[in-house]
Amino acid sequence: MSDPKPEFLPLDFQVVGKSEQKSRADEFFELLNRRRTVRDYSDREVPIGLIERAVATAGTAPSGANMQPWRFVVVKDPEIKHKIRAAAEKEEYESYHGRMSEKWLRRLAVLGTDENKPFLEIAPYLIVVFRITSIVEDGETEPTYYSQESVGIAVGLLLAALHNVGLATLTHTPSPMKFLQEILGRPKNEVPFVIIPVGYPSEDAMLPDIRRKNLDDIMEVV
Ligand code: IYR
Repeated sequence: MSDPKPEFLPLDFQVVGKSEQKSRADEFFELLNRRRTVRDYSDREVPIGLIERAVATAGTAPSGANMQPWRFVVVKDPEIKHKIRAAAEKEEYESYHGRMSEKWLRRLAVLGTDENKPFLEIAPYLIVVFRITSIVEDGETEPTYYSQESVGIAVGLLLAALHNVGLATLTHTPSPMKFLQEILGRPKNEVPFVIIPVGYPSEDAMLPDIRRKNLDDIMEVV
């Protein structure tokens, strides 16, 4: 079979003036700098349209060979959320009581996390992100390329999109996460990547007192 020929279209590039570049840079930083990982949720409803738009935004991420190796399963059914919570808490119990190293547990101590995950039932939506590891085309299996990086970027855009509309999120990774494949009936080539509870914080939501690194500590110009 011959290779497909490249076909090109002109780029529709929006030029941003200098002073607007500066103000947009500041505004975007300030917006995203207000994002915090939230673990205390209210059950206040969220319009599904906002979730759809955010997932569509995540789907604009670049991906290896443009294979878009992601699947976003949006869970709102209380029974499914209950199953996910029960399975996650079972794994988390094992993790907190023997599977995680002392060093790891010390790192988590400041976050105040433990095996209890009520947010998995309270948050109105859980977005379960799967990474597609391979596809079948013309009866042949082919891996996806750079799928970890691609899905990681898509999740970053998803968190930003949800934050932009005033919704709180948590990147939750119970380990191992295989139970998600079973509960949500996903095929073997879809590997769980992260669970993202989405909703509004509870009235009394609390946050760990942790800080972001300074620019000097994360960036070097050479
Ligand atoms: N998955 C566990 C533990 C945990 C691990 C990391 I790395 C965190 O940044 C936070 C928690 C949990 O969700 O509690």
